[in-house]
Amino acid sequence: MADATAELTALEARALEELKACADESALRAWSSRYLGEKGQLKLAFGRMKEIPPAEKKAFGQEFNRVKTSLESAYEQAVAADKERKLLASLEANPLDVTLPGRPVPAGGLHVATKVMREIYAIFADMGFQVFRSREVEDDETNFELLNMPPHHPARDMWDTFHTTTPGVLLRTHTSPGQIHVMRQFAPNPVRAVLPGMCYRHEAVSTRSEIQFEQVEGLAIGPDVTMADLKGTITAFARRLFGADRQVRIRSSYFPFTEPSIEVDIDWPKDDPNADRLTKGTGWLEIMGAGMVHPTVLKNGGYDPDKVSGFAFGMGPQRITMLKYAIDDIRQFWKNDLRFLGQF
Ligand code: FA5
Repeated sequence: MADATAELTALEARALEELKACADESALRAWSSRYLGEKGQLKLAFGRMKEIPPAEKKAFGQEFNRVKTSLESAYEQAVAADKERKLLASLEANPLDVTLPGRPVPAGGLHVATKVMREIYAIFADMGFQVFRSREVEDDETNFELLNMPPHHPARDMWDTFHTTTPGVLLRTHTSPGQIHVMRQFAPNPVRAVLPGMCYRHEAVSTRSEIQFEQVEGLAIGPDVTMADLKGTITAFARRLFGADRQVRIRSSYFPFTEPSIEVDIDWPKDDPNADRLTKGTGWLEIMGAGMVHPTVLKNGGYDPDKVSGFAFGMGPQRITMLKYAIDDIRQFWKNDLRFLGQF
């Protein structure tokens, strides 16, 4: 029996000697199958277990395990050393300049519309307005009726509407129906909120008008809110966004849900060659409609018009962005042309 154990030890010495002579990967693989493989010498040696008397089986088994572990770990080390050798050789053959700058990864960025929206929120947040999200799919009642426009009211002609196949359900034409949602949530308490979001109109698309565009509605309700508060808020907003020297023009107007109603224009840079086309020769571009909330709308929202008053406005951030960056075509916003988007 001592023979069988001694043979194992001799096998180990022979195998390690041969391993040292393996110069490349294929020699290493051949060595592995010769010694460690299914039909390798180690397996063969193990086959002799049955010849060994029971009292010596344990010592043989222990020696077998030791030799097996020793050969396996020597093989792993030899493979790792071979890899290292190859890597060094390849680095020497093709030197790598680790000081070269890396390839630039194109960085994404926020859409210019998102950036301007965030600027608008920040300005109104400073004035105590909270952001209130409201739905884009509305019912006729909230988009029109509760805003003082019963069916067949001629003012509905101002908002050419996309209707869904469900009667009375439509894509909102403006953010004003959100006023009703805000009021019903906060009445009878005072509230100051801005309501951003997409609006949809069946319009002729042009350089200034899209069928899908954003609006930011504003609403402030409380005791003694006046037209002076509205004018002050709008002027403070315009000066923060466009700079102290930009001109703000306020004209009287008409909306069924405000009384009195106004429209607000901003002057377009006179040295811009597109000024005439965009402002239809006037030098002014309209950015919002506004007014004092109509008593009927206050009532529909759950307020008592004898106790509180309020102002509301609705602006188009795309038009505002056009003014801020002298963009000459509103269709650029949703085209996803990187040459346009990359400029902001
Ligand atoms: C309204 O939508 C009213 N709801 C605004 C309002 C709110 C008045 C609260 C009173 C009180 P108007 O249709 O004028 O009003 O649209 C408001 C702004 O949205 C416009 O000044 C313009 O900046 C923008 N806008 C309107 N139509 C388009 C369009 N097709 N494409 C891009 N922007 C538009």
